[in-house]
Amino acid sequence: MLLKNTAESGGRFALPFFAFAAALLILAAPSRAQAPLAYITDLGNTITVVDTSTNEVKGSLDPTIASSLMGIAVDPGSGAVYAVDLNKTVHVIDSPDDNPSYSMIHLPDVSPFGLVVTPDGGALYIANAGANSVTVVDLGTSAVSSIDIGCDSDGTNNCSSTPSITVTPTSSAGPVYVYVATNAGVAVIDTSNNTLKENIPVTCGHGGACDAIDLAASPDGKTLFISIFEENQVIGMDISMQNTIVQIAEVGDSPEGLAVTPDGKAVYVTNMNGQSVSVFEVGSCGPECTVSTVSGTVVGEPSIIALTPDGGSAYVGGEGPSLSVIDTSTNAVTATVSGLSGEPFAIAISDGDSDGDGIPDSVEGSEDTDGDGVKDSLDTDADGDGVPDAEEAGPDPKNPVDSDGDGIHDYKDPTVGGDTGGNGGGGCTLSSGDTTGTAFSYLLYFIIPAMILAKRFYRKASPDKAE
Ligand SMILES: [Ca+2]
Ligand SMILES: [Ca+2]
Ligand SMILES: [Ca+2]
Ligand SMILES: [Ca+2]
Repeated sequence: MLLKNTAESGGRFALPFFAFAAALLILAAPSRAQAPLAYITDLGNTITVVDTSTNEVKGSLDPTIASSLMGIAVDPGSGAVYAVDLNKTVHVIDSPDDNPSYSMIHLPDVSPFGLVVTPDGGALYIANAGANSVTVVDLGTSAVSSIDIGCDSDGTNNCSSTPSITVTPTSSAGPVYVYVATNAGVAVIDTSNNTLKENIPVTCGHGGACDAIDLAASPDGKTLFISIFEENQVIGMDISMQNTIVQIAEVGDSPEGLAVTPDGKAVYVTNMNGQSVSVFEVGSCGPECTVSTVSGTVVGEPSIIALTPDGGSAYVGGEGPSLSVIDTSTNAVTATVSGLSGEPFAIAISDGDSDGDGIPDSVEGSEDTDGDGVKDSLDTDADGDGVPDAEEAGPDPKNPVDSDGDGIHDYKDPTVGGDTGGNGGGGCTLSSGDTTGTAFSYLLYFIIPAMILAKRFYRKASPDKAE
């Protein structure tokens, strides 16, 4: 009847009616589940894409005239992929999953090696191999500039031929620092004015300068972890306490890649010659850490490592065209990804929404709040109170509601909503304006572009620089 009447009244009512119906449909439609994707370079001309929900190669990205792709990063907000190559080019790939579009930004006469994207997605910082500089690309204007990082080729603070780079995970409101490894320590760049803030020397047991191989920052931005290949150690430096070493982990033989879990509780380390992956709980360090070894067989010469945004899995690359997958809840190797297009050089993993409830994996995490055996990032009712996460999260699922202000989002808070007590409010909760959870969810984003680079790969890329 309604349709008939509407039609009879001509177009005047038909359009608003269908617009209203369409709006209802859009509101009712569930979000599309999207598993995080791993993007892997291998010094070739393409980027392999791995679906982390199936651990299978999903396809590849093929940037225009790319040559020996090396460092790679993903903007967790937009999902854009950035990779540098030997042509002194940054390849930009927008909407890489469903409709990739490729563009390029040319760099000055340098050897780009590793790169990071800032937490706000506004800029790239590129560490140049064996050079005294970091290149900055303003992604809004594509303007390119350079920062002197105070190392030199023959002096006391040598430039690294394999400079790893990381950015402090911190909210967009706080200061953002970029750290670059040198052969004698770490250069610190203040991104607010793009200047060298300081060079932090790292001294080894023999009293001399230490070659920092890989760097990773804790989610709160307070601690910088550094792998020391020659000492079989990972050190944790408290940035706020004048770079005091507050953690020392005696790990396996020849540590390279580092990854910190998004909750900041654990650090994973690949041991190249040790053929193993070490893990330590940050809470065990005082300053010596209790270190254990991941069980199962990892790829040969494990070098690179990255975590999924929920922290539930670690992907490890080394020898050969495959990756080992570690379940971080059991610290065991549980799968192998095979069929990469080459030996992995660097890996970056995008954020996702694995259960399609609108809340990003990086916000949900990999704990199992209701203990039903399904981790929160895959559980559409994380607290098991009968009210779906999508409802309890509120209007902005990236910043879920915490109506009682205890720091636990409603969808994880069994005392809020549903039939398990509390205010019993169901889905119509209103935020009291608590921002703790919001800040924390931002923090989680910054782990994602974890990009780990291995010395031995650079030898392959630039034989003339081999030691
Ligand atoms: Ca989700
Ligand atoms: Ca669960
Ligand atoms: Ca619930
Ligand atoms: Ca709460």
